[in-house]
Amino acid sequence: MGRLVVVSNRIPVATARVGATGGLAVALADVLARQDALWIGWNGDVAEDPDPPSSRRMRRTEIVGFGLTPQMHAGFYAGFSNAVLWPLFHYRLGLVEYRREDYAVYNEVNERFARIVRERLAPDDTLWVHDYHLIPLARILRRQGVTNRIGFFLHIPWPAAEVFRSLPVHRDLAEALAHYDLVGFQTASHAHQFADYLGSGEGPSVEAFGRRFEIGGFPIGIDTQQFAEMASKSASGEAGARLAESTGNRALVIGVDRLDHSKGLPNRIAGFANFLARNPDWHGRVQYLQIAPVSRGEVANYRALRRELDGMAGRLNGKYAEFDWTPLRYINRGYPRKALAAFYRQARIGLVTPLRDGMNLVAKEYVAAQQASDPGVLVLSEFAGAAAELSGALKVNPYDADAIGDAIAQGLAMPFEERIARWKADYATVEANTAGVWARGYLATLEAARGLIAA
Ligand code: ADQ
Repeated sequence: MGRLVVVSNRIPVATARVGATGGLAVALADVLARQDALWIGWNGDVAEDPDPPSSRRMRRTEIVGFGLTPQMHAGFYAGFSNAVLWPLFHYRLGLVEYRREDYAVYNEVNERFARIVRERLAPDDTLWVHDYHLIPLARILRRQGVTNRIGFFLHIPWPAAEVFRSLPVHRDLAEALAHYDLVGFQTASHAHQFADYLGSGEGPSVEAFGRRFEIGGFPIGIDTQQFAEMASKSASGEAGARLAESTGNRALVIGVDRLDHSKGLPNRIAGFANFLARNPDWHGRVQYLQIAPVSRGEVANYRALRRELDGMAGRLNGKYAEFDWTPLRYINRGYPRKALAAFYRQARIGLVTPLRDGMNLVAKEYVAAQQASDPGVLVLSEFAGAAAELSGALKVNPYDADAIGDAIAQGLAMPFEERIARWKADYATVEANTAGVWARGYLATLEAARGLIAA
């Protein structure tokens, strides 16, 4: 059997830095434990004379990392990936800053990834390419004669066809995707939207740009049992105990997100303010903890978002705080997963209200962390991929501050039996569809995909 070759923008970090790129490594842990693998990606280094590829081992996986020049970083990472594809695929067209030169650099950096992959590729290896930074990779490899099976998985949403068409290079990018054997999305609905753009029927097998390939929805999960155990064990750990002590008998509401435009943080704070304005009886009895570590701090409009949130948090507390009560604790740093698990478990409400999200694993972690005998309530945006699976959550439109306010009030007042029934349904889903199930399911489908070039 050949190796699994994973290609992603970032390789896993050697030291477990909090809240950074650990996500994919956790999701792939199960398949990486079962076979020999190679993982190729950027190591985070940016320099005029960047690190050449170098390799280290993580159990059965060889990890090859390399650096980027400041020009590459600006055009490929900060530019086309995060100032065009990210906002566009999350329906934030006003934040898109398209420059033709950035798209050229995006393709050049993909060529560099392709060179590093090819130098190490064996004929029976299976390639699994992750996320929007690397859409052109298969096309480059195919042009160089690579015939290996190549799969792609998009971690962020695929937008409605008309939104995607607003990208000047939409056709070229869609054509690039046709060079994969399998293009996987987080939900069936994202796959439908891609098929709708292609005008190629519903899939799983589609024909476009003279090629035949497969598409499908593969909802990513977490290691549910491990997360549940971690939550239970760390509940009485130092961080959990300190949070419990400082919260007292106030009902805890929690939000945990990277500080990102897609997460709907201003709308969420507005929703909480709305709840306070309409529920004076809860003043002094509720505590909202929002953990939002800064991400992509080098991008100008992320700095603007941070300023906006600083202002909102300050105004909310200025308006409602008492000498012995601060309604919102707003924190710009990350915490170890263990601490987060303990925090989720204490929270009566998990607030997960992104404006758009591919999946949103915080929603699943919140469900996994609950105590079976006294679970909290998940308030979930209808525009997170997770909404398709988590039928027990209270669904909200994140653009509607009244709806967020209502859902917080409803969650806090929810009768015990209803809380149990809703949580049980969601826990069963999260327990059945773990990260391991996701990765194995995707790879089995890739294995079966024919990937024949249409005549
Ligand atoms: P993200 O946008 O990063 O991921 P999410 O799915 O919520 O969003 O995953 C974040 C992960 O980082 C979670 O495991 C969470 O616990 C952790 N994390 C978040 N804030 C943290 C903090 N303050 N401290 C420590 N850890 C923190 C992208 C897509 C999602 C998709 C995932 C996986 O945007 O839609 O679900 O990839 O495919």
